[in-house]
Amino acid sequence: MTKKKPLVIVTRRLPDVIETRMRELFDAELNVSDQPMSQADLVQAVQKADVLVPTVTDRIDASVLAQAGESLRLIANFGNGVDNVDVQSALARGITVTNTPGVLTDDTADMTMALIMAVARRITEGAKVISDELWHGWSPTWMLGHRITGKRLGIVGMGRIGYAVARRAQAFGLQVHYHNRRRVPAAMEEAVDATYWDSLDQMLARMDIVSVNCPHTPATYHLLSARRLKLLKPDAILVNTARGEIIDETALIRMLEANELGGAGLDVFEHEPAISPRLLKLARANKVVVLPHMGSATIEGRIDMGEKVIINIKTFMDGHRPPDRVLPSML
Ligand code: 8YV
Repeated sequence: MTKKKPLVIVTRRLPDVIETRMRELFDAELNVSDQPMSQADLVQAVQKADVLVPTVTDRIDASVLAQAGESLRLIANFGNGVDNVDVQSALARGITVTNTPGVLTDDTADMTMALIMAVARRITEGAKVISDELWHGWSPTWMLGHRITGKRLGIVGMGRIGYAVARRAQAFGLQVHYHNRRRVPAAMEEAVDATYWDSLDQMLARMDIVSVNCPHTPATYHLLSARRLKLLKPDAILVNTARGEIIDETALIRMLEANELGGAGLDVFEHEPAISPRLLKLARANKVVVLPHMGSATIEGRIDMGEKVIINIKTFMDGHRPPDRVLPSML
């Protein structure tokens, strides 16, 4: 007798190889249209699925989970951050939650460096001059940005991604500083010549560039509050490839509009996918570089993420602990 395959509902399109493998292994319901699911669609999905595979665009909140069917045992998130899932509610209902750590570290760190460079060296602004056919030739005093080498970079959150940023930053000749809940082992600090600050306030006030690399949890919501943003040096650059909610975006916009900050590079937004019209205006005025949440957007990374999702589901269904369980201590 063949064992019934678990019903796995995938909320968005995933790379072909991943979807194909999921169809081989599971009774996989795919979203061929790639239309983000409404809350009502999500409720329907959790009522019948054994496993749900959501992404950052799905809000799996307490109300959705309250309507989940008995069969829903696993939420295998396609993504590292799990702020789209009410993990506490899921765990309280006996639903296991997994994520995809480790495989998007380098890609996200690369994008962090790209944003630092884009802001400091005015890369997107320069590219636009060419595409708008506004370039009239080289000049010694035109399009001057700021040198990266020798500047101080403050990393907020020294997890996997923060550390990958530190390694890259060191190669760029930046002096690495960081703030983290826990100080990292001395050998890791030494490897990137990093200076630890237990006070975030103290670090922010001294940095030339600040990069946000911590997860979004209740404890990090508006960690960079209006008060903390005001501590930044007036010519500092702020980069965020983590989650928009970590920065008080309205306060940041106000400061950029008032020229109280050197610039900002944002890959994530507080009310994604909506972007504040004021932020768009600042982008058009080249006071901020904005990207559409592309940090982990490489085909290799997305396939690796999918592989992790499959391994988590397969291990769980085989009766073992999936490797990437999200535990309450991580929240
Ligand atoms: C993903 C991310 O694209 O994994 C994360 O936490 O922020 C992104 O890089 C997204 O979450 C996929 O669901």
